Amino acid sequence: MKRNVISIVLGGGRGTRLFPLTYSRSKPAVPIAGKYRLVDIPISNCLNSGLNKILVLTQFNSASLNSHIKNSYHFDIFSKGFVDILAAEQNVENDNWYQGTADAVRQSMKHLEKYDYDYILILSGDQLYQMDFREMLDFHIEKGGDVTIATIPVNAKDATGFGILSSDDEGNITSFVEKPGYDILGDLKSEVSEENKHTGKEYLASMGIYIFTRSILKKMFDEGAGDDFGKDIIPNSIGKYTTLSYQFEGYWTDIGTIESFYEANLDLCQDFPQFNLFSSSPIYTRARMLPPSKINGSYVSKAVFGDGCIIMADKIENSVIGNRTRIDKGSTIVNSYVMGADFYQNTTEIVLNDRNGRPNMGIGKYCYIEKAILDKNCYIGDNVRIIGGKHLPDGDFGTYSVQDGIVVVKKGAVLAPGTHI
Ligand code: ADQ
Repeated sequence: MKRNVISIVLGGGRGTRLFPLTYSRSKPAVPIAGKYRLVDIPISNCLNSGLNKILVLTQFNSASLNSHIKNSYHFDIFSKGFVDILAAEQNVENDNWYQGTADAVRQSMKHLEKYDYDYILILSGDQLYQMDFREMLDFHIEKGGDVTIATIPVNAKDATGFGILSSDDEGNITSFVEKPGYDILGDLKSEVSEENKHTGKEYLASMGIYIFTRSILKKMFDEGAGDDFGKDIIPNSIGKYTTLSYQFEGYWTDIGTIESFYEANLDLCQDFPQFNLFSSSPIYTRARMLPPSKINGSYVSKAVFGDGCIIMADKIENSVIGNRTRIDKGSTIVNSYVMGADFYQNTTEIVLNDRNGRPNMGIGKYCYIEKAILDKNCYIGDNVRIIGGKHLPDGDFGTYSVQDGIVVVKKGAVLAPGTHI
């Protein structure tokens, strides 16, 4: 089957629900799983599906995203593959930034004209899943779809945060409501498998993953179908174009909030995580040529380590420890994601800081850290205690914030020795 596809990763949302992680970087550039960035997930899914023409659309804080893409994805000149960034731009016809997900694609269409493609695959930049897009493409082509949406059964609590749809036996979507209120949820239940019924997953949600036949998307844009896929384009295409539901069976999670981001990362520490990093379909990322991690005298259980860490902690449990993390002796890390560092301090600086009682980059001596996310390049002094949990009020407290009981220490924050949170 001829699959001539261009893939677009939507990376332009402000990502406010992920603040403070998205304060100085775009959402796709947020580090996950100790050594990757969010954008590596959709890009790797594309590459593992044999799709190598990829554009990432962005508009906020794109510097770190630019540098990650430039340093990570290189293709030999014969493959004709690329991963490029298209940043929102003002021009003589348009002085607005992207007004929504569909507007982002619409404004990018002029850059796509030079490419040869029949289908356009649209992906979100903030989801964790492994999916072979070839199967979805074959479904779209075999069923003669104009638009195909990847869908997954969800429970009532999650349903209000997604586009919820119904389809007939052939997979034709018959209704679609973007983020329905609880009051109308009852009418939106779908026929699902016994297993899904048993777990309360009776609503079919859009995964925000779309395939459009090239000419149809152009036609929709010419007709002025709206600025957002979920709110405008998809509801408008039902009944007018062949709009199909492709039901996905694997693990998929939207990591748009601090809580879902935290849970998705910590789930990687389980014996059998829902997202399998150890599969034959690799997650690609920047090759940093870091040394192996060095662990000395620590009790470690259910932990995932990035590269180049120097660990002397007492105990690390149920935690993700990112690249270049340094944890000093006597410290305990539980149920936490420590993102690590972008560089190493030199030894003279470390000795001088030690002598003057100033924290070094990483986690100092005799600290206790539980239920926290430590963004990159933090300086945590000796004897710091961070204990997240529902007892803490949500809010922004300067060097850190709290959301749903999870303490997020901001990028580059300095916590003085003895700080208690
Ligand atoms: P949401 O996740 O709420 O719902 P949205 O916040 O619009 O959708 O983000 C989708 C993706 O587009 C994200 O990766 C985001 O960063 C990016 N994005 C958002 N605004 C953008 C803009 N102006 N320019 C460029 N990129 C932008 C969507 C669908 C739902 C579906 C869920 C599944 O609307 O129907 O159920 O995804 O997660």
